[in-house]
Amino acid sequence: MGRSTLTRRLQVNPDLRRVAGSATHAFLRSDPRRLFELTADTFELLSQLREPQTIAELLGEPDDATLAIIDELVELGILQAEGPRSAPKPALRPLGQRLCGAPAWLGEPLRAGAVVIVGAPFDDLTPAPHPRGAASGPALVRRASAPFPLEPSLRTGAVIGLYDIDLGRNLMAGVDLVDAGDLPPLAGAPASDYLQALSAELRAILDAGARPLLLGGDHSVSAAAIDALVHAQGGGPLGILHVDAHTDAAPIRWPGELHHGNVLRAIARRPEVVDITCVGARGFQDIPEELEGTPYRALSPNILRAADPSALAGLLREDIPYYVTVDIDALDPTVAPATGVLEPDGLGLGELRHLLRTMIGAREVLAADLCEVHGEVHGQVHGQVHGQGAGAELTGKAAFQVIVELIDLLARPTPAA
Ligand SMILES: [Mn+2]
Repeated sequence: MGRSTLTRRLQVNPDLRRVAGSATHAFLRSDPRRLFELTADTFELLSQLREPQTIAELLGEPDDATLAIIDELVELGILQAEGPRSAPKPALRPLGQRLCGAPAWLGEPLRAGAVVIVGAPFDDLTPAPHPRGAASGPALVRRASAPFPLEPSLRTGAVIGLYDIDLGRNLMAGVDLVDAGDLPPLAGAPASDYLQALSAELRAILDAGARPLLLGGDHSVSAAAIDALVHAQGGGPLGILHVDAHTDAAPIRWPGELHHGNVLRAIARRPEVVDITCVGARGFQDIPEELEGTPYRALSPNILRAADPSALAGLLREDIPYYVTVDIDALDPTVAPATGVLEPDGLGLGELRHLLRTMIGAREVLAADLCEVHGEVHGQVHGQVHGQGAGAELTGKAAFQVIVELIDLLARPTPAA
């Protein structure tokens, strides 16, 4: 840049809004997480660039210090080259109803080790004949969490957590939980744009040393999370624990045609993913062919029930971090009927939670998701058996228990390397 800046027609990014100011400084925001503080002089300069013009027209021959400031404004996206307005991007929207009443995230720096909830109300990649409805998942899970606000201990100020009768201890004790809200898709925009924006949001959380917990959404959102993790790790090896009634390895009929039923195929293509274990798959299933030497195992509920618990505890690698993705349909349909593709003979809720704890053990979990929670029970049979409202409420409660388990796993201190 430098002197070439003089002849470009520049204008203030039209997405920026002034949010506050003082006699000496102004504050501008483009989305909830980017706040710019500008001196009054710089703000005065910007106010002259609401309409595009060149710096030479505006200032003649500015000194190098002024040019450096202008270059920086361009780099930060505050000033941009004249042209068609860049396509709008999905942006995180803070919500009134937050998981367990956790604080919202408005762009302040995240503390390392914080667990950050991100809702992805997205089901554009649920192809027919499967019913859509996973976009309602984040709201359903947050609603189910409402009776369980996280209270701080009067003595220490740390979160007390929720007492679990089976474990005889409080889950989520001491957790630093933040709810970043939802990333709503933009109507009519390509699904790939959405997944890219989701990946960027998750990447920002990971780069801060925090751990995202993604509320899907259909299962395609896991691809965005893996993308974020791979980049945040600089390509380091990663294992996947995939809890699901299905192997999600349906054929990809068209190159690049990702959907919720083949997401594991897309994930298996990543060279950074070096270990995949699928838990809960049953019935008749495709196995991903993309693995080429990557250890892969699919363990049905029958196999899991027959397995020696110590064998399960030793199954995952101990030298790599894991991503845990849970499709709610891993649970038996009597436990979680509000999902898209029901499969009989599934896992019990206690069984699934116990499996997660056993298999993860002391291993590091960098991020996780829960997908395919629908806002309603599809189909007549379940509608009559449970009633639409009751079936969704039951599913929400089951999903919330899984979320608490995942938060507890994510909140553990990083094991010493
Ligand atoms: Mn799935």
